[in-house]
Amino acid sequence: MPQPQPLDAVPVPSPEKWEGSVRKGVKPVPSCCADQLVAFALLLCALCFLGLDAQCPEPNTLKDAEGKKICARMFEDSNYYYEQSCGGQYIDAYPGDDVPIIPWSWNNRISSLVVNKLCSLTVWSRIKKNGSKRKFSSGIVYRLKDVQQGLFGSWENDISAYYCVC
Ligand SMILES: [Ca+2]
Repeated sequence: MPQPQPLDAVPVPSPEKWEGSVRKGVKPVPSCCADQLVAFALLLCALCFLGLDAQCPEPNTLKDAEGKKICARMFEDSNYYYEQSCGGQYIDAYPGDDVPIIPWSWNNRISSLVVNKLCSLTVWSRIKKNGSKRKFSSGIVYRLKDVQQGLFGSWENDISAYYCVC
């Protein structure tokens, strides 16, 4: 066993050396992990900011990257903190979009949505406009989980067709 050394005298070893010392049964000196801890904390922070970034847009600000008006924007994720809803990827519906069969990758995936001012979004729970139907007028739906469908169901991950009009 090596003699204990003052913390500031211990060089910061590379990860390989650190693993090596573990294999030899030497108790790791806390200061050796500082770099990894900082990196880990930064990563966590980045992740938490990504989460916080998610925020439902105001209905009257819905535009695509080219400034074209969007009828409704539908998001992959929602959150029980409303200010963190509308996360993940999204799919845009333009005024007049009539989509009886949602793209496969979006089927039963939408968890929150925003409908533009003076627009309305009608959705169905099955493709080809089958199953349950629901019309959303302008506004923010933070959690489709909170929107009842039938007696016990909700609209969480259940949209398979839509029609948007302004
Ligand atoms: Ca979802």
